[in-house]
Amino acid sequence: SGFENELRKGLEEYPVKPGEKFSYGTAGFRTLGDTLESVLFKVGILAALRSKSCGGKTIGVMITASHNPAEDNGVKLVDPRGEMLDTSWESHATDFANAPSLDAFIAILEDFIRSKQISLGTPAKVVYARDTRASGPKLVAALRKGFAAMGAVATDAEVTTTPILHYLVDTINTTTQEWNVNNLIEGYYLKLSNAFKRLLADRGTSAHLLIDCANGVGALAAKKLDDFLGESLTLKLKNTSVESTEKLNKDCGADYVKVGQKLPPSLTSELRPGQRGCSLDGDADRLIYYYLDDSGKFRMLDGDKITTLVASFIMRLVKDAGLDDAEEKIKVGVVQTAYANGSSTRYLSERLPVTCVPTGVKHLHHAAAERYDIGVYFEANGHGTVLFSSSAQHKVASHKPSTAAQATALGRLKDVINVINQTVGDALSDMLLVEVALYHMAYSVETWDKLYSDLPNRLVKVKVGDRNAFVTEDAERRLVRPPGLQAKIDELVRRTGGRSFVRPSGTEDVVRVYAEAKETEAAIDLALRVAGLVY
Ligand code: NG1
Ligand code: ZN
Repeated sequence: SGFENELRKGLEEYPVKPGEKFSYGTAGFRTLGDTLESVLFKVGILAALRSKSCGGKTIGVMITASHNPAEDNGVKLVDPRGEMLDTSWESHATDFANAPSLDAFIAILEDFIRSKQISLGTPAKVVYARDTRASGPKLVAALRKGFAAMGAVATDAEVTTTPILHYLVDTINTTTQEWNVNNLIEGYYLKLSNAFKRLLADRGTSAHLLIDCANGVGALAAKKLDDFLGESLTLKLKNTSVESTEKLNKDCGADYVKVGQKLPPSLTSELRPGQRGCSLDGDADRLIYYYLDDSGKFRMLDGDKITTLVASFIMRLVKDAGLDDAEEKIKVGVVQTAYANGSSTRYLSERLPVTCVPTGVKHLHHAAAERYDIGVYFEANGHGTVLFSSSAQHKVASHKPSTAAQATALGRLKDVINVINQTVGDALSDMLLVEVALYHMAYSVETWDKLYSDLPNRLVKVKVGDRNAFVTEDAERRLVRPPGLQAKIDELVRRTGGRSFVRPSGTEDVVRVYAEAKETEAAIDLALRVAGLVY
């Protein structure tokens, strides 16, 4: 048939090379960009099938490798509400990608369509985007051939951030209006910037914020946002060399800062003591803040510090709006992973409910949505957002304030909802939220930093023969396999004090070891000793 012909052509053009093995992990497919064309062709087909199986709703495809090196690339699917792809499809994505021949692929495809009861007559709609990587355009070309083979209607959002692509998917599926993608993207900037301006309307002086854009797509989006923000906040953009694609994430960006716990060298002459700055990652879904203290020492404010600030601010607004009394009580809670600094968990637990879940945004997102009316979640690495349940949004919209102060707080809460990108972590939206929270809590960056002091910590990675030999329990805080290893870790922790855990990475072929302790030396020592056990 015509379809089979398209498939044959596609698979001939984009063959799986001998020895190649792909896997749809926490971050979708991610590896060297030049090896991904065959995967992209099949992802085009899979995205179209996902759309059909969701009754013709629009599915998103994002081509990015986030904070990873410039030569890497990756691809992930976005479900109709702007969420990550349903977990039950992940292994099928892997099977598709690894199908070696036309016959094998057709067999997998037919089996899949039958088992998922996908009706091929349903139209398919997709929207896709890529970051600034050099391998992006040819991966887009392969993706489009997959769409074409399935007859999917595809909208090109061009070069944009991961969170904007998630926002687009959600908006396209909920709007009842005629739309074109440029108007929708403009709608995103308007939603964020208008709410931000209202929230800061009574701030007299205009503030400046230094932003390290990781030489990635965040530079383009931040530039655009700056135009929309006008006088309300002036963004001083650094590391904006998107044309020099090899500079992406090189010695800069949120991951560089978080892992190295240091300022990118390119910012040393830019950041003045007391001034705050922040770093985005390569696709602008992670955010890390920092400043230099009085003695010029670098101080980092990571995802845990952002959680603390944002949760405190939102709790205050809920209380001030009169939404924490018995009848209308809105429950605010926090979701973290084992990588959250122990001090943050302690600080937060004394003030509101805290849940720990396994690594990976989908776990945090689901727990935040399921457990709380307002769920604040951030990974320590700076990826996160705030979710408002529909009942919480309804209460905020319909609550009748009984005082002027309540009315003010309620208005602010409504604007805060608009500043936030609820589909996924969004560095630019989170940055506006941090700026708003600092202003309304009347915190300087130092006051924010001093809410609690981070325990010194170390994260190291260990190459092992088979990372699948490492199996965890208790939200990845303990190992059940290899047998006996956890007991040895417990023994080390008991002797040195602190906390340590070991888990296989979901995105790299390594095992990660995390350790924290009261002193830096002890944290490093513990991390290295535990790594020694793993190796
Ligand atoms: P893995 O490789 O599974 O540790 C890393 C990050 C996660 C998450 C994913 C997706 C750490 C320790 N791990 O996962 O938090 O962001 O990448 O990008 O930062
Ligand atoms: Zn990212």
